[in-house]
Amino acid sequence: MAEHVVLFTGPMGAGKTAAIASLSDIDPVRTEAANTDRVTADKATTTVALDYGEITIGPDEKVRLYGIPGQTRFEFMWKVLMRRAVGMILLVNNDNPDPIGQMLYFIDYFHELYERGGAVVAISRSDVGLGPTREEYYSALAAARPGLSIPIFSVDARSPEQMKIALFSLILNIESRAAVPSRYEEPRQ
Ligand SMILES: Nc1nc2c(ncn2[C@@H]2O[C@H](COP(=O)(O)OP(=O)(O)OP(=O)(O)O)[C@@H](O)[C@H]2O)c(=O)[nH]1
Ligand SMILES: [Mg+2]
Repeated sequence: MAEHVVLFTGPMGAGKTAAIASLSDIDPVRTEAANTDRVTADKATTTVALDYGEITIGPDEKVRLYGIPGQTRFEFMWKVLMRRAVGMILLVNNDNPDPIGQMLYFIDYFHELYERGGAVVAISRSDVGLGPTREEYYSALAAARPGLSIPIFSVDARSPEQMKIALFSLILNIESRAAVPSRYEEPRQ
């Protein structure tokens, strides 16, 4: 069975734990603890180590879904989780005070995942806070990091259907990059 490892990144409260729970075929592994930072994200718990889930797509393809803890004090875990992954779903909550800054920060931090397989951005919580439009995210990305090819979706992280569209688009990108060599090689005589 073919396997891919995908990492869910993004700031605290963006919906990484929710997204993995909505996608996973198995009961996800969560490492939630009481949230003492209700200013950044007004919710009862926060991830302190990782999230883990699995989804089987097609007849013979498994995707392992890992999520980072959003709080920067757990950054050491980001590096650990980055090692095995081949692509990233970057969740950005649209009610964040600086959602575009956060998007660029995580794209830069996890750049090697983009290089290895690809990345997609999933904008969540647009129903909660009035943030930038999808077009504004695209323009900001093109202006700040020209040349990057990263699709941007609007999602509700609690919706399996919406999260599947973002995940499948990432998987297709990972597979097409793996199938087609990144540099043109002269055909052997
Ligand atoms: N209203 C609304 N709620 C959402 C949406 N997407 C996610 N949520 C909720 O927003 C909250 C996000 O929390 P988590 O899933 O814990 O976020 P996280 O990214 O794992 O956060 P940390 O682990 O603290 O970094 C959850 O209560 C979700 O159910 C959305 O599009 N709209
Ligand atoms: Mg979490």
